[in-house]
Amino acid sequence: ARLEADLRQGLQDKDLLLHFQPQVNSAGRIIGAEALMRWQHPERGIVFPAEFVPLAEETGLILPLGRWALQAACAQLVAWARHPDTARLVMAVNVSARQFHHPDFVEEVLTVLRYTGADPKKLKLELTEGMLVEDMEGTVAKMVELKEIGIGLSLDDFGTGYSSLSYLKSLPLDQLKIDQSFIRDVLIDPNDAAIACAIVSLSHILGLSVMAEGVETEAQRSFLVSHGCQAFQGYLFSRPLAPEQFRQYVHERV
Ligand code: G
Ligand code: G
Ligand code: MN
Ligand code: NA
Repeated sequence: ARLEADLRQGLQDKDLLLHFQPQVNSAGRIIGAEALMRWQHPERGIVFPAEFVPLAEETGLILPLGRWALQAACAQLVAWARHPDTARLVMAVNVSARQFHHPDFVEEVLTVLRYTGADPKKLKLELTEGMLVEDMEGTVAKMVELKEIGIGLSLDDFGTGYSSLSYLKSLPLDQLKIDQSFIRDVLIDPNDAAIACAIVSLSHILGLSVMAEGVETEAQRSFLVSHGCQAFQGYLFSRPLAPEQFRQYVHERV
């Protein structure tokens, strides 16, 4: 209850911030970033989403929180658009189930885009498998609307949820994100390697792009490249960075 009250207050006091983790292609070029929420707690310092997102989901606070994150990410996109180093980058934003299923979600996204002036083609939403299985028809319709606006759709934590291949075929996705649990031991555990490679193949068959997350070593990266993976995110490249650090990171690598 204390945490919930604090979080409510934090949202009001603008104690939330976004960090940005670089995403790179197989040539090593930075192609975008994932926006990750942080909470600058007045006493506890930086609090990570694992400590407050589940609570926010439970209490419904994830709705204003998610709206804030989307708005802050779009504002950052507009700032990036003003600099040649960052103008082409795509911003990936996590969306929670409750947020996605809210009847006004698409309208809210449109409002944020209009208000910030962000380019929808530079925005990608990360959805998770669990949230897409209920109300298949409504889900597909909503995804189609988002795609018509020009927004990209990525399936986060892929392989850990309830994906049946038949429903995957009918979802209008752009990208699969291989969950980091398969990447961690991809060079040690033949099962993880088989799953990671199967997800890469599956993405190609379905005409989707694929991104590996949690890439920590060059050996993991080159293994994945040799098996056709095109995009990467993980500590090998960088931890999530504050906005100014991120700008510097990109500047040093263009
Ligand atoms: O930031 P970390 O690096 O600890 O992220 C952990 C998880 O928290 C992410 O995988 C994601 O599921 C969740 N998360 C982070 N930022 C957001 C956000 O803006 N919205 C939602 N819904 N979840 C987020
Ligand atoms: O949305 P999602 O739950 O996938 O968010 C990604 C999470 O993974 C964040 O908590 C982020 O800090 C974390 N992360 C990103 N790169 C790495 C990595 O290379 N290794 C590990 N262990 N975690 C990572
Ligand atoms: Mn994510
Ligand atoms: Na993930």
